[in-house]
Amino acid sequence: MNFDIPLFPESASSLASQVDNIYFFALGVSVVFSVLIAGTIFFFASRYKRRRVDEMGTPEQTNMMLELTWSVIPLLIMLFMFAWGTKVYLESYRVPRDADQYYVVGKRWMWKFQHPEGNREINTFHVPKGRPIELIITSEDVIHSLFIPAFRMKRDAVPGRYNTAWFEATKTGTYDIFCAEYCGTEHSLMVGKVIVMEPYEYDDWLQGNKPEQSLASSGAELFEAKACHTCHRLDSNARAPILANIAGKPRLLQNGKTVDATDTYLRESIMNPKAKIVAGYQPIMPTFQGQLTEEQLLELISYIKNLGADQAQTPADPAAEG
Ligand code: HEC
Ligand SMILES: [Cu+2]
Repeated sequence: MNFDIPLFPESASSLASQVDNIYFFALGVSVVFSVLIAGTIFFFASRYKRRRVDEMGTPEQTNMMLELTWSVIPLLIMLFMFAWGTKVYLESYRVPRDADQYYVVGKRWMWKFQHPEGNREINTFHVPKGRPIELIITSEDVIHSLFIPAFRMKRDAVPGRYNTAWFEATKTGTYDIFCAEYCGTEHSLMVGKVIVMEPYEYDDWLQGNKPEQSLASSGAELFEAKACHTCHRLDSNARAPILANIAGKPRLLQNGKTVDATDTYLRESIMNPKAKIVAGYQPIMPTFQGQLTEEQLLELISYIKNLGADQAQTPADPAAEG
């Protein structure tokens, strides 16, 4: 029998120790105050208990200084934890600019991963050590949640929208992936492994499993196969907007509002084009609802984003990406 039940997950990402420090600090504060309060209750109860039947208590006295002290000290401790927690929280949500983008699709009951080079994996995810990795996460059916305890990273996979998360692995090895959102009968089997490799090993692995083409070039083929190019032509902007260099940028809509062209916006523009009409164009684009899989959508989006990268030297502002 295997009794190897770890009390605490391994730490294998740049954020793991920061998250742990907060956790242990909060745990320590809770233990100290629990012991202090429970101890005081017992001490006072035995010290000030009524010893004779006719014993009378003395009238209560309030001590302003004492009350202030036991209010202000816990307040300061709480504010400190709040500030510290906020700092690490923001760091865990702010994707580094130089991160590579990987796509994750949750589906009952498996995790699908797509590398920028075009490699696809199911329930296994090879990543290089020491490089920031951005995950763009969605779902094909119900809400799932991608949980990698060793990286202290968890993010919901929500159908119809893209959530981002990031990590930088600091230790080679194999770590668990779980689904952390109950999603049906085989939820508990929706597990996988992240395999963290040295960067040169990872590059070898990529070469050894070379896909026919990158995500963006699959997207380019789809763009023709689905006849997107008949309206979205690079040379003219007569019928439809030129898609180069729009990703991450603000888009002016017909109703006068401006929205950022996040991945979620691009997805909506394809699946539900009437939802947001670009200023200066007619709502003639047909919906592609039901004609594209989540993976094909990711390929198209990757293609559109690369159109931008080719034409402009400056990368899209990551702050603009939800
Ligand atoms: C019949 C012509 C037509 C076809 C085919 C077409 N589109 Fe469009 N598309 C438009 C028009 C017109 C707009 C601008 C009006 C609007 O927002 O609906 C647009 C808007 C968009 C936008 C938002 C652009 C922006 O500037 O913010 C994206 C993204 C997009 N299309 C992608 C696609 C993709 C991908 C395909 C193929 C799967 C496709 N389109 C097929 C006509 C077309
Ligand atoms: Cu799930």
